[in-house]
Amino acid sequence: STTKPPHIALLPSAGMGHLMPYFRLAVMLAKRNCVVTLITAQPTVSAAESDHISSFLRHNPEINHLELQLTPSSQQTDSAPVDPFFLQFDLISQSIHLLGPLLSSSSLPLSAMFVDFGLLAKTAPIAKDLHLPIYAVSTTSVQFLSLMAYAPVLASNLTEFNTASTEIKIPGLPPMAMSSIPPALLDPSHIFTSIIVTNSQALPRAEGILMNTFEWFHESMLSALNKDRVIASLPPILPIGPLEPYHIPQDGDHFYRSWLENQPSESVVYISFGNRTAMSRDQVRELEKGLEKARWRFCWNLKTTKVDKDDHDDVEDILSDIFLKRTKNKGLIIRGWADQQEILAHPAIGGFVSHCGWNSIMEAAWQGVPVLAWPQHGDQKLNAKAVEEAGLGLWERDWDWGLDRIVKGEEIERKIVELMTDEKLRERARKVREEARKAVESGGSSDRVINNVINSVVV
Ligand code: BUP
Repeated sequence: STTKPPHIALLPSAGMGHLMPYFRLAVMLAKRNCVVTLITAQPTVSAAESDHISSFLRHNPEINHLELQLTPSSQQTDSAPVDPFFLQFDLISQSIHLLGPLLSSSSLPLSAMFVDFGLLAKTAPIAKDLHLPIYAVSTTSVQFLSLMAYAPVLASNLTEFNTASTEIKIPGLPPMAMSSIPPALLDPSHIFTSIIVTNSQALPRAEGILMNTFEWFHESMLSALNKDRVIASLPPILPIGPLEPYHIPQDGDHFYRSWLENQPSESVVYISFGNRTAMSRDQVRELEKGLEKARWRFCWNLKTTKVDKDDHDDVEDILSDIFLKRTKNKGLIIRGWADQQEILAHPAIGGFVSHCGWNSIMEAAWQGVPVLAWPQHGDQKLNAKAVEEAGLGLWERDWDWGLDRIVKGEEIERKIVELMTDEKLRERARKVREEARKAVESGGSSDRVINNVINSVVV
């Protein structure tokens, strides 16, 4: 054939949760003969982001790279401190005028742009000028996406929602408990809300919304949104996941690998709240109690700050001596970055206590690891709901947003035991894994969706 391979520009936004899926997407597109240009904003917020970008590019030389240089923020945050990852969204938006010239500097003409949902409003006009189709990439669950799509309506009716409602009803979708809505979304002046509202309003400008999920996992929601079109302004939702973990070459021997090798099959619970949950010391204390009492082996990816560069404490500064002594032979504490996809793939792992970042959930689905959902903020409660609905895990709704209430050691113990011993759940998680793999294999639902997208951008 004489058709040229499509050239796709990928533009992620801030945070590992927003970057990881782009690495996977880039590899997936390159495998399907697309030319891929990854655009990253410099400087990044976290060390994890800059480390991963350089290592990814080093090991995937076929992926082109362009850097969007950010100008330092003039915004001073003298009132409440703003989440540095949200600020980065803003910074990228402010520097977006550099994107057009940057893209024109690329030697090969582009066929399409795939941009993070949070950057859609600013990039849609650029795509239009360049006569390129634009796709939004959403890094969350379909549940949360639908809430974001509805946010403009929500924002204009806030008083009504604030006062009496216990749930939000998006016509045609199951009601969402008010307690699952991130509190920031009820504050129209919050940066989180303005990012969401602005970009939701731009969604009709996208050809579609690429999502790291699969038809089977979200069947009824997808059918309501795509077939019944219950939110009329939404372009098609395109489930193309689970985005397959790409091979991360290992430099040297990681201590957690050899530790896992020595644990019996399905005997270890993996605990991670992602890269940017600063769990309170009181909650850490209770988690220690719960882990010790539950008596299962554990591998705890311990983070105590929002940005990894600020995490200077040693394990001994955070965890108690007694806990460390008593669990020495049963538990492994990880500080710093660990390759989570590799850990979840290990046969020793039998359960995953997770904050429900969406990438983590799709990784658990890919490996068939049962999840104990412990959402901390943002989209995570609605993600937890999706986990529960798909049967991939348990969710204790009483464990409210991280800082509002300290969850007691006994409660944690009980749930961990349930997670590790519920055979029905384990069976169901295996089924999820099977369906996840079916979706991406040749002719599977996600495979067909991505092929259609690629074919449609070939001119
Ligand atoms: Br922490 C950590 N290793 O040590 P989510 C995370 N990850 O591979 P959210 C590691 O980062 P944030 C680590 O596997 C996932 O792909 C993890 O994305 C990987 O979380 C990604 O799960 C994190 O969507 O981001 O809340 O979006 O971790 O920054 O809180």
